[in-house]
Amino acid sequence: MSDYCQKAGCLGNYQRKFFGFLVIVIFCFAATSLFSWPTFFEWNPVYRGGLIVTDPNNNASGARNIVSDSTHAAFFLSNDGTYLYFRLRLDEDPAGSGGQGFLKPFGWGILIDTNLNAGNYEWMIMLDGISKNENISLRQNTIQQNLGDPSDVAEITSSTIPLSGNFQINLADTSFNGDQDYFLDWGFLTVSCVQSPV
Ligand SMILES: [Ca+2]
Ligand SMILES: [Ca+2]
Ligand SMILES: [Ca+2]
Ligand SMILES: [Ca+2]
Repeated sequence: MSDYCQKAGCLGNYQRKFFGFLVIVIFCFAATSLFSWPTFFEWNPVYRGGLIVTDPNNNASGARNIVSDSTHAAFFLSNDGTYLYFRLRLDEDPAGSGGQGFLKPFGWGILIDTNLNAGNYEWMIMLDGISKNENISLRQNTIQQNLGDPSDVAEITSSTIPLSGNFQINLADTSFNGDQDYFLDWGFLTVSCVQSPV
C-alpha cells in the first residue's frame, strides 16, 4: 500500500488513518488535563517507509478532511516525558457543534497495526465529536475485516477520557484547498517501560 492514509468514511463519519508500527508501550491513561502542550518544533512528523505520512487532500470535505503534502505531514507525535501527544492536520477548523460543542460532529483518529499485517487493524485511537459526551478512546478491533471495510468497527472500547481539557486546536502552517488549515491535537497516554520481574 503506497499510501497508508485511508479515505474517510470507512466508519461512517469517522476519518480513519492507519499506521503500521508495533506498539510496545504500556498504556496508562492520563487522569488530568495538566498538559504542557508541545511547541511547533516539538511535534515530530510520523514517517513510514522513509516518507512522512500523508493523506489525500480531496478524499473528504471540510474539517473531516486530513490534509498534507510531501513536506507537511498529516500526522505528528510528541512526547514531553510524561504524556504522548497526537496531532492531525485538518483542512478546516474542527471546532463546532458536536455533542458538547467542542468539535464538529465527526470523528478523527488513527488506526494501529500490531500484528504486522497492514491489511487490517488491531487498535484505534479516536476523537469522538459526535457523542453526547465528547471523548477520546482507545478501541480494540477484535473481529477484523479488510482495511477500509466500512463494517469493520472496533468492537471493544478499552479506555475513554473526556475530550474536554485533553485537546486543542491551532492554526496550521498550510492552506490546502484554498483556505486555512488547522491542527487538532490531543494528549492521551503516558508511556512507560516494563521488564520481566524474573
Ligand atoms: Ca484527506
Ligand atoms: Ca484548508
Ligand atoms: Ca494488522
Ligand atoms: Ca471489527
